[in-house]
Amino acid sequence: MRSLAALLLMAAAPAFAQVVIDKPWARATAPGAKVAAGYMVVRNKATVADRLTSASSPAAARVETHVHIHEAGVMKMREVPGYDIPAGGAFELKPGGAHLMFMDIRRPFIEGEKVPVKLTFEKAGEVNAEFDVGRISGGAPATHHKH
Ligand SMILES: [Cu+2]
Repeated sequence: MRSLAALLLMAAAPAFAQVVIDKPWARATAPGAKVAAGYMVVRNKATVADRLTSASSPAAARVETHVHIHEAGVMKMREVPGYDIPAGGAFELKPGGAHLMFMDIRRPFIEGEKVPVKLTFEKAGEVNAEFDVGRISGGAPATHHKH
């Protein structure tokens, strides 16, 4: 018997992409680094708000959604349950702000390589993106990888 849940999932899948991932990139890592950061612009073409609820990648044990916060003059990062993407709008992940955090990466991220990421949205469902690995520095605070 086909499961009802599977049928419901199929019925809920959008006929075409409502969410577009713009300029996905990840920072190259130093030798021995356990984490890496990823950035992108999420554009929501739908007339209803959406939410990025989770991400995963074969390149890391898990991928977390993080934000940067200022606490007593120090920039720190925190895991958040996801990001809200406004209807007809965009949400930007960028150095010093929200970012995907690749945890326990399986090997270093090397500039010029690509890292596949599966993003899961509340309404748009699963969206795949290839993150270009960029430079190791520039734009992000030096304290970035200190958890
Ligand atoms: Cu982080």
